[in-house]
Amino acid sequence: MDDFAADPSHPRYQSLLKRHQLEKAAEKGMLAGSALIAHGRGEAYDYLLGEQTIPSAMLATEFALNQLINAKKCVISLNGNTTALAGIELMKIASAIDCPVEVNIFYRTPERMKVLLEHLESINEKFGLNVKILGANPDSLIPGLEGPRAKCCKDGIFSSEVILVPLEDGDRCEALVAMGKTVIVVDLNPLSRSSRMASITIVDEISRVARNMLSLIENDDQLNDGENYENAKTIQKSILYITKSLSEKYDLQI
Ligand code: PTJ
Repeated sequence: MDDFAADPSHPRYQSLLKRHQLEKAAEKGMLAGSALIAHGRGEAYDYLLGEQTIPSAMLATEFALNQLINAKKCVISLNGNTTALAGIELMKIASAIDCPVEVNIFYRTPERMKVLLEHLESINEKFGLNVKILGANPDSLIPGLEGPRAKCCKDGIFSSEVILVPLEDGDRCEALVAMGKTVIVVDLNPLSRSSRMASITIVDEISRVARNMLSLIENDDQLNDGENYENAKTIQKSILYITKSLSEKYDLQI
C-alpha cells in the first residue's frame, strides 16, 4: 500500500495498517476531526477481544447478513471511518446483495460529503461495480433527531426495513429502532449505547466484519437464521468472553 512501510511479520501489522489507512483518509479530507479518537477507543476494546472475531460476533454477523439478504429493502450506511477501513468490501457486499449504500455522517460538512461520495464512485469504477450511492441529496429526516444528523435519503435509510450502520451514534441508532427498522450495528465496544440499542450488535472490528460477510457470500455459506435470537445475549457473551480470557490469562480469581 503506497508508502506503508511496516513488515507483514510485525505482530501489530494489521493494527498499523488500519492506522495508516485512516491517516491517508484524513489527508484526503474523508474523516471527522475526532475519527482517530473514536478509532483509538475501538482499538482498546479490540485488544481485550484478542483482535479476532469471537464466536458470538460471527453468529451475529451471519444473522445480520441473513436479515440483509432477506429484507424487502435494505441499505448500508457509510461514515468516514467505515469508508476508510472497509469501503471496498462493503461496496462489494452491496453489489452482491443488490442494495444501495448511503453516505451518512455524524459530523456533516459539504466538503466531507463530496470527498466520501467521490471515493465510493472511484471504488465502483475500479472494481467494475454498479452500486447506487446515496447521500448527495438528502430529502428526508429521521424523526426524533435534531440538526444535520437527522438528514437521510428517502430511497435509502428512510424507507429501508433493514439497515447496516457500522460505528453508529447511540441517539441515531435509537431513533432508527423507533422507526421500526432492524438496525445492525458494528461496534467494538459492547457497552456503548449503540451496542445496547441495536437490533443486532456485531461486537467486532469493521474491516473483519466486512471481510467475514464477503466470504460468507462468496462461499454461499448456510447462514444463522437467528431463531430465538436475543441481542442482549450476544452482548453478554462478548463481555463474558473478555472477562474469561482476562481471568484465564492473568490467573485472576474472580
Ligand atoms: O464520519 P462521521 O462524521 O460519521 O464520524 C464517525 C465517528 C466514528 C468519528 C463518530 O461516529 C463518532 O464519534 O463515533 P463514537 O461516538 O466515538 O463511537 C465510535 C464507536 O465505534 C466506539 O464505540 C468505538 O469503540 C467503535 N469503533 C471504533 N473503531 C472501530 C469501532 N468499532 C468497530 N470497528 C472499528 N474499526
